Parts: sequence; C-alpha cells; structure tokens
Amino acid sequence: MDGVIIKAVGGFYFVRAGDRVFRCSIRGKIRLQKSQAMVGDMVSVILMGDDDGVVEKILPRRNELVRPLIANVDQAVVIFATKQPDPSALLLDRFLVQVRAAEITPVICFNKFDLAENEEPELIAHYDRTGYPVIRVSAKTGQGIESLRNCLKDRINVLAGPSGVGKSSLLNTLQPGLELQTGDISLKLRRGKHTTRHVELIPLEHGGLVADTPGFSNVDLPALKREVLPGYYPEFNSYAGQCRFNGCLHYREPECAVKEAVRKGHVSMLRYQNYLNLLEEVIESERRY
Ligand SMILES: Nc1nc2c(ncn2[C@@H]2O[C@H](COP(=O)(O)OP(=O)(O)OP(=O)(O)O)[C@@H](O)[C@H]2O)c(=O)[nH]1
Ligand SMILES: [Mg+2]
Ligand SMILES: [Zn+2]
Repeated sequence: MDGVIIKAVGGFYFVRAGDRVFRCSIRGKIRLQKSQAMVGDMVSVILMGDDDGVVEKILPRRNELVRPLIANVDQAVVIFATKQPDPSALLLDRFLVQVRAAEITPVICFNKFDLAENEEPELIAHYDRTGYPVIRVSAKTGQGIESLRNCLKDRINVLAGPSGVGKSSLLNTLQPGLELQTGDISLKLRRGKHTTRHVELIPLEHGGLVADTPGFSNVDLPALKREVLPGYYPEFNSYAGQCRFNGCLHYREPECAVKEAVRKGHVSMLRYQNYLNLLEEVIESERRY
C-alpha cells in the first residue's frame, strides 16, 4: 500500500492512505539510509494490524523544502499581514526565492485585511505586478477565504511566512474544527517563541493537504549561482531576452532591457532594488562554496 507521511512523532511515522491514517515504524534498513524519511514523503507500507504498519520503502522525492523540512510540496503560500506585523518586501522576496529554488510554485497571500480598511499597504501593488497570484484575506472576517480554499484544493501545500501573520488562524477559519494554536503576537515576541512548532500535513475537507509551519523572521538564501537568480523573477522574463548580453544579470551591464523596463515603470522599482540586494548577497556567498 502506498501513502504519504503526514506527521512524524516519537519515532513513528503517520501515513495517510485513502481516508485513513496508519501509525508506522520504519524498517531498520531504510532508517540507516542517507535519505531519512520526512513529512511529505510518499512511502510503501506493509500493514501489521488494523491501524499499524511498517514503512518498507521511500519513493523518490520530487523536491525538498528545508525550512520547514518537508518533501514533495506542490505549492507554497507565502503569507504576510497588512500590518501587525508590518510586511517587509525584502523578506517576502527572500521567501519567494527560497521557494522557487526548491522548485515549488509560490502564491502570495496578504492577511489581516480587516486592519487595512481602505488603505492597503503600498507594497502590495508591487506584487500584483510580479506575475505571482496575490490573494487578499482576513482570518477574522472571512474575506477572501473562499479564494484561498480554492487555491489549496487537491494540492500539497505549505503555509510559510513570519511569525504572527496569521497562518494558523487562516487554517482555523478555512476549516472549522482544526483548532490550531494561535497566539498573541506581542507575547510571542517578548518570549521569542513561536506558536506553531512541529510540521504536520493536515488533510483538507475539500481535497488536498496543507502544512502549517512555524514563522521564520529570517530566511537564508539557499546556495545559488548568480545566473539563476534572475530566473526567479517572473516579471523580468518578457524583457530578459532583449538585453544586449546573453546571461545578462540586469546589474551593471549596458543596454539592459530589464533596467529599461524598471526606468519606464513596467517593472517594479522596489522589486528590482531588492533583487540587486539579493544578487549582491548571492555573489558574496558564491566565494564560500
Ligand atoms: N485583526 C486580525 N488579527 C488576526 C488575523 N489573523 C490572525 N490574527 C491574529 O494574529 C495573531 C497571530 O496569529 P497566528 O495565527 O498565531 O499567527 P501565525 O502566523 O500562525 O504565527 P506562528 O505560528 O508564530 O508562525 C493572533 O493574535 C491572531 O488572533 C486577521 O485576519 N485579522
Ligand atoms: Mg502558527
Ligand atoms: Zn539585462
């Protein structure tokens, strides 16, 4: 029988197959393999009773996200708040690059729209122009929850984003009865603690799985070559082919069509400046690899 690991607790792997979950141990032989089983892994299981089994084999992984550690994710919903905490474009861009580098499709979601009233933060409009989908929601009023639900349907999803933006609250609104722990942001910051700790794939009533994850206030870029970074900016794509130089980094090169598009306002200046910021970081860290 094949299934997906949705949770790993106390040496056991909980494997979902059909509508059921089996508590499984793992064969010693694979336990020693380099590729430790992780949440999201597709596995073959031999049943050893009504609710128990043994993981016999880990099937090949499509991808692996590092923070949180989870395999075979289709889509990452990167969540920020309109305020409390204020969104940071640079941090959002770091999340997007991390997700793209793991070969996962990003979706952007801004929560706490009830707090924005009629004045949404200026930076949101910059993301409307990226080519990535942008969903506006409020876990409190339910605004936009239907779009978010449709977006998660029938996929393996992770929710990512800083602590306190309302990732767990959104899932609670999306699927009443979940009762995930949510927290008061000021208390959390004071204690330096997160509300959500472990990684678990939660089955959605309408189809699909979603992992709520602990918030990260910082995202390290993965090891990247400088040439791949521009490819993670969908809004550069239609211009990049018109740059004078092949493999243009849209940095110091002359006759760069992307820089021209930024000057004309076709590509967001904010996104471009953050891109330069990350590019310099990538170039700096290349020396260490
Ligand atoms: N006004 C308002 N507050 C919200 C909304 N969503 C969440 N909150 C509040 O924001 C705080 C943090 O919510 P959580 O759901 O715990 O945030 P989280 O992203 O899961 O945080 P971590 O688990 O620490 O990563 C809580 O006090 C929530 O009540 C919203 O749409 N509007
Ligand atoms: Mg949480
Ligand atoms: Zn260029």
